[in-house]
Amino acid sequence: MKIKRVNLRHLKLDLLHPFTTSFMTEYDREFILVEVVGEDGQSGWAESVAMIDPLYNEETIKTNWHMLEDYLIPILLRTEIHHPDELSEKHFSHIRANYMAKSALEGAVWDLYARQQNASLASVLGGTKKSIEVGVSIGIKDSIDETLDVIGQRLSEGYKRFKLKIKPGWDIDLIDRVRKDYPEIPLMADANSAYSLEDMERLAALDDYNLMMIEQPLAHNDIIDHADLQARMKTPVCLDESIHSLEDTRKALKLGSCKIINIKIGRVGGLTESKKIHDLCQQHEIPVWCGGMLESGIGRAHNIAITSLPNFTLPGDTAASSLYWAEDIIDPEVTVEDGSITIPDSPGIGYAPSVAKIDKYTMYSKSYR
Ligand code: OSB
Ligand code: MG
Repeated sequence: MKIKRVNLRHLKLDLLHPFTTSFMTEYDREFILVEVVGEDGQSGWAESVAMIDPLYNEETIKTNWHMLEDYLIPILLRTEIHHPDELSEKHFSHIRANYMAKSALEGAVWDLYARQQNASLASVLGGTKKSIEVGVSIGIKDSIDETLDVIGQRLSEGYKRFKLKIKPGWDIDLIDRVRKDYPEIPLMADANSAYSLEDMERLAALDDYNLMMIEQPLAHNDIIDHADLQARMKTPVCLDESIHSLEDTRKALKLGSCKIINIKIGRVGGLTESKKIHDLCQQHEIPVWCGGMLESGIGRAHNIAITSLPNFTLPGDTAASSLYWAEDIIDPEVTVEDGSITIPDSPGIGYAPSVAKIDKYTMYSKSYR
């Protein structure tokens, strides 16, 4: 396959509710939407999950645009490929890091590839499930009562797992109150690197609450201290920020740094690498789940497709479009029924990007050929 044109668009969507983590509050989401056009005139779509500021990882919308415009798109436009795996394995591999930029372009090629095979993205990735169970990520709120209300609401909507964002001072009391009201719900906490080994006792105190896991308690670039922590905690540690590749995964498993991995397609450089991490974890009987980055429907559709692989045994963060946006940019929107999403079987990502809605939210765009 050959790509004859690439369109980059910078979009902005307002979040229905602000989302607060240990490191930021988001009120809207600006992101790059990538469209690749094949010689047959068909398009493939994906989004970059890089944010405006380098707070989750070092990438930003501007660094992604630069990498796409000056390196990755020129390579893609002059290269004939037979399978999307060749991008990360051969054509992009000499370029260091810049995972989210690579993932955005690779993802659009994957969508186009699936459409050209007249197959769903889930099926060309080797997905086996017909539907996936999903959970929800609940940001830091002004009060514990407010958090309890949101949990009650999401529970009534059928979500299968509840992830609470924590930070020092918004942790034990919160989890304690939630467990009093909801002793049985599948509950977990995500610290986004807000703790250090000095907080070992505070973290170990969470062992009393039957949490499914604690996600990324320690530094964003650490797998050594997490191994110490996991040895001292019964609650499974799940890594998010620290895992960028199959190699990181191999090393984290070797060290015992975690018992669960959150796979985010963008954080690991794309669908091909995600599938490899999935396969390695499966061999080691390490369950995985798909994380979220407040994606629009296009990124959400990619998350749904990868979650159809069999070792995604834990509910992920891919909630319904309507929890984030007044209007999503795909038709139909992503809907959740009784905590599950049906994997679409139409070609490609299986949701139609709405060019009219995309145009409405586009701040800037540029074409490359
Ligand atoms: O750590 O998983 C995270 C959002 C932005 C950055 C990092 C994270 C998150 C979420 C939200 O938890 C997941 C979602 O609802 O998309
Ligand atoms: Mg996380």
